[in-house]
Amino acid sequence: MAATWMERARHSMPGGVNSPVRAFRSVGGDPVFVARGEGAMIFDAQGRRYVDYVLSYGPLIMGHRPAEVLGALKAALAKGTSFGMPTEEEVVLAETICDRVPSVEMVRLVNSGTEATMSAIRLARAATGRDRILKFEGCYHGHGDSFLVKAGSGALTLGHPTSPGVPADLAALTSVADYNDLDSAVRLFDAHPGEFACIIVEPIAGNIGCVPPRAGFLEGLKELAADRGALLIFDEVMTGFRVHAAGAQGLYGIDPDLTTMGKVIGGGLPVGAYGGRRDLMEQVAPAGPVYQAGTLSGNPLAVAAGQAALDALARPGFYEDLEERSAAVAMVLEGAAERAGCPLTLNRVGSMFCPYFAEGPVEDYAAVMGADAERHRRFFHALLEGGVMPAPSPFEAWFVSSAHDDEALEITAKAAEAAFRRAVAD
Ligand code: KE4
Repeated sequence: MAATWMERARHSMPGGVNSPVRAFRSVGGDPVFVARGEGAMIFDAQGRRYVDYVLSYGPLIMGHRPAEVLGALKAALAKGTSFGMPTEEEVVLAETICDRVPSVEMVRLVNSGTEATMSAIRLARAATGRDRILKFEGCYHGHGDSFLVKAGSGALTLGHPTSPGVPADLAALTSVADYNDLDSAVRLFDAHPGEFACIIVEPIAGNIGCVPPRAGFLEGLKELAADRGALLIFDEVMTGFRVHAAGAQGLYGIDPDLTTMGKVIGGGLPVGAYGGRRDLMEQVAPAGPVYQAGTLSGNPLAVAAGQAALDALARPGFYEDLEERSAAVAMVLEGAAERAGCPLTLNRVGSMFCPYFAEGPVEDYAAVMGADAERHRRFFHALLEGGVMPAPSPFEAWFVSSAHDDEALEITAKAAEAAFRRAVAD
């Protein structure tokens, strides 16, 4: 019998995927092979339709194939795909990012969030002359060696929050504090006086689902970093242009020294970026000695898609409309859980959210880990049967787009009624 696509995939790619969290390992079963997307919907290879709350793990804030992005890509394609030389368009995208995010005075475009975060800590280490970094358990900053220490997202899903292959000497330079526990960060600074180059933090912990910062947490980190001569890096790869026109830093009114971005700024194509204070960014090659480079950084297709996305987000009312759609989805899920008698804590910030099978509150890593994974698993598969595609892990955020219309909401509401009943049928 002919091998299935999953068998062929597993034969030629590790785990059959090009990124682990897609493999459905925490929910069981084989991943859905997607044939195409349209608006809020994706269609699998058998033609089944699902309301998509993965949205490529965040980039597709306008849903699949928005006209603005398609039009920009077609125009860019007519001129070429990559030049390896400056283009006017990448300057405009850089200027747009700097205009929208006040703390970002200068920016470097790269090809992924991982490249952005790896480069940002290299810059922090060079600028401070220090080697140690502070991250938070459950936060995920891409797969750079220094970050794969008690990481979230797929690393957590697969039970390898600290990855093999990371040299012990390097991992030893990564200190890990508890998210939303400022004292745990202070204690580490006290234990390692003068050693910290930076604090890198997700201003909203989106890789253990969706855990917003407690009041004072981010402010406290900014003060701690400044007092101890370290830099504060906001990893806004997920939250950038997602939760506010100026990202989480715009929502919470806190300016970090450096910011990393990705996902939304690529409009569905590979773009990452890091930027911040001019005196820091001027140290990046070729302006300064801190080396970082990339063959396809700022390539015309990704820049065109990203620019089109950011231009669309600037339209008056975009975020207000997205907030309404997101609130409606949350209300539908919470109502269905209540009717099923299923304890649920749904954390939401704008158009990113996560339903936890827990009484709540869910404000830190321990509470996230205490949620009922078995109920999540049953809930996930029941939603899939109902034509809804949530993130295939209890540690991934769900995303809403401007394309999530009343039809998507109705399908979600119907599927959720059955899914929460299935979840509690222990
Ligand atoms: P990428 O290298 O995957 O573009 O970005 C890494 C990254 C950095 N920082 C944050 C806050 C992130 O959320 C990410 C990537 N997010 C995961 C999903 N939570 C990507 C999905 C995947 O790994 O396939």
